[in-house]
Amino acid sequence: MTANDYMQREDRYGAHNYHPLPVVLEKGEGVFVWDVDGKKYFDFLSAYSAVNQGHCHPKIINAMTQQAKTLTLTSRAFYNNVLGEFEEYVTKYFGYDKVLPMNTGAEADETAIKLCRKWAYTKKGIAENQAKIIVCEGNFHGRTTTIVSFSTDPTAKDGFGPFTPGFVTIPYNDLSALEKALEDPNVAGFLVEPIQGEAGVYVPDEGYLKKASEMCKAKNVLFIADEVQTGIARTGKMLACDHEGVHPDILILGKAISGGAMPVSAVLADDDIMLCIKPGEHGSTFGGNPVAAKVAIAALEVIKDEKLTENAERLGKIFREEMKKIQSDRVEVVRGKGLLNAIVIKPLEGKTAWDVCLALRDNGLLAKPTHDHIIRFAPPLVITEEQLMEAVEIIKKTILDMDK
Ligand code: IF1
Repeated sequence: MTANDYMQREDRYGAHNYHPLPVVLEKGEGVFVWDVDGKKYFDFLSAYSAVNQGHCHPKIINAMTQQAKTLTLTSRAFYNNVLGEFEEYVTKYFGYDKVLPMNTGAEADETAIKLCRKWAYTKKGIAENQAKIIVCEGNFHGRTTTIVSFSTDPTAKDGFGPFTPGFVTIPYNDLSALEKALEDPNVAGFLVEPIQGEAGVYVPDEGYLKKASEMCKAKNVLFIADEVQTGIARTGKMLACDHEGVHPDILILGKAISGGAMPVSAVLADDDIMLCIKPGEHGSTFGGNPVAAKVAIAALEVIKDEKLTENAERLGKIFREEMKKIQSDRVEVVRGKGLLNAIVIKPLEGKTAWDVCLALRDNGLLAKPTHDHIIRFAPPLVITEEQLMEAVEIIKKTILDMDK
């Protein structure tokens, strides 16, 4: 089969809910992926920051295969010998009393929303069904109906109504708007991405997260951090909140908590919040399954063993410096933190960010635009300085060749 055959088969039998870059991958290892014709690429998307530990990390794959040969799923109807090991490991790893394990990031966000509401009614004393959660313009927290109910992106939201009430939208990175919204006594939580990934890697002002969390505390409102994309060392700290010493009341993790091996997500909180959900009130068939538990332990161990947080911090600085050196009118803005970065591409001579990504592909590097003009660059955190500089040269050459 040719690459076209693969793409046409997907087009014929698969839903058209994505518009992928035309490349057909069949192998991944570390920072590299190979297509069906054997061509090698730098992966600069990392499956949207799920593959922080690099593709097919041996330690993670070994943990997965060993457990998969032993016991894959018990459901939570029974105990098993692995879930508690993960629960103890991950709660001590991030400093919380308890974890509620789920599968996808969206499920973890939904869990956090339900937990916040339960806490509102049972602990804060907000009247039943009156709890509100503050969210930000430009948010991305997943694709379920409740989550898109508070999306400000028409593409993600339009045509999926009726929507779930109980959300108040404010501008991102705007403390006065947050202060005003917090005046409402029915507000129970503030759900926020420490850096807005999908919106285009928007890094808020220094101190925003710290001040926001303090304002929430003063109003007995839960600070809920969605670190599904920014967490697990991606931004140069274990959590993006760590850049400001913020300890969220509810922490949402996904993606790289499994190193991209399988869907794993988790919600962490202390007992006074987490125990508001009683037996039988929430759950999922695969949530916290034994394979996920072992995979997540291995994936989190890799982050520490290989010092990927420090690597992301150091190489991210180098990457942004190099991107800022590109002498091209096409490169409007370079921004990011750690190895979560983006460049804003000015459309010139009819060439857009999509065309840049096609040319990058031809030159051996994979990335994808978000919101038309923004290219996100997020390689696996295992990338070496030498590999990073090779990738930088590809990006520079690609953009400068387009200017010729
Ligand atoms: C797609 C975006 C990124 C997330 C944050 C929760 C979730 C995500 C901060 C939900 C998921 C993914 C979803 C994927 C593409 C990708 C994405 F462009 F959609 F927004 F990364 F920026 N919180 N993001 O970023 O986690 O349910 O997907 O496991 O839907 O196309 P999920």
